[in-house]
Amino acid sequence: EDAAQLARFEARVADEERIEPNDFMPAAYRRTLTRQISQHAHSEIIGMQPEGNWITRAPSLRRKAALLAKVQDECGHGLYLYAAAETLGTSREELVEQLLSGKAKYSSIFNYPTLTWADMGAIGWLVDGAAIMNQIPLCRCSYGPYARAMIRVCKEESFHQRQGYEIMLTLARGTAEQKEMAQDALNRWWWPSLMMFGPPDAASSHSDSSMRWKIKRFSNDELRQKFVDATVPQAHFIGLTLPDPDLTFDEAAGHWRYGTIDWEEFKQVIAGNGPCNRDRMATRRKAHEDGAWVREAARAFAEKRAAAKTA
Ligand code: FAQ
Repeated sequence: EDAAQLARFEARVADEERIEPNDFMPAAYRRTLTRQISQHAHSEIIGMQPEGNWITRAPSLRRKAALLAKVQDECGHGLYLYAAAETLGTSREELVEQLLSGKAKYSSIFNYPTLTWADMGAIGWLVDGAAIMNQIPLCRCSYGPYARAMIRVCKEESFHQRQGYEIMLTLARGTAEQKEMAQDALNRWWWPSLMMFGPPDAASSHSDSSMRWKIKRFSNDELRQKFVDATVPQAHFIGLTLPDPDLTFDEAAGHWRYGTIDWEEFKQVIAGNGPCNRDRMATRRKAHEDGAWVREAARAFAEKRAAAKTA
């Protein structure tokens, strides 16, 4: 990497130009993007499991159709994110291997169990709500393929968020038991949703370089605050209470101030010790092994076609 190339790259990023796969980029930029995009892809793929578990138990045909569509969207997001990551030069096989070996992370949020139907509401509302807050700025990420993938992903996440909120609204306006179920789901998903935004800024190892390279446009704490500010009034609107006794509105600043996040829990979850980590990975490994014949058949077909062309 010579100094002139580096300076030209930095200038292009500063000018809001998109960096494309064949353009020069510093090795560290390529590395952090491969890391972030592939971990994002892994999150979408592992993220199908908590809701996938409820498809057969959806309470009506309408709810089932919406949930099925949402889980299929997550699979699609995973696939185009893998494709975006591959443009940086690491193969799909290698990226998947990094997930299966435990070398690559996926979002902490998908290591929590889905205990009742209300969890489908809480996930759509909170988890997809947090995902949108984080992903809208990624539509302006300096790396072209990632930014373009995010535009479509965000449109679909917006539908996911609405379907979740509508489930919560319906339950909250239902019988006392249904309302209690919605409240219980909110109580369990609230804090883990705040953890999705990553460690506090002071502990975020990648933030400085990612902000400078315009991969990230807002810090972890900034996005977390935006999410809290947007979500608290939505909870109040449907008559639910947030499980945070320290939550207060700071009139002067115009922000909801929240209590202390349990970062020890976050650390444990990303270290593999969350309530469902082992189960999620075992399910993923089995799905991968069960799909071996598809990869083999695709390879055999590709070889046959190549042979026919040369013949
Ligand atoms: N879980 O220095 P930072 C979805 C790791 S949404 C696990 O702050 P960075 C949609 C981080 O990787 C969820 N690990 O890192 C959906 C790094 O470790 P590393 C996926 C976390 O990258 C909804 C270390 O901590 N969304 O899937 C987490 O600058 C419903 C230090 O952290 C994305 O991936 C965490 N929560 O900022 C699907 C969005 N937070 O890599 C199904 C794209 C941090 O050195 C159902 N990603 N870590 O080993 C990002 O925006 C960023 O990567 C952050 C982290 C903001 C997540």
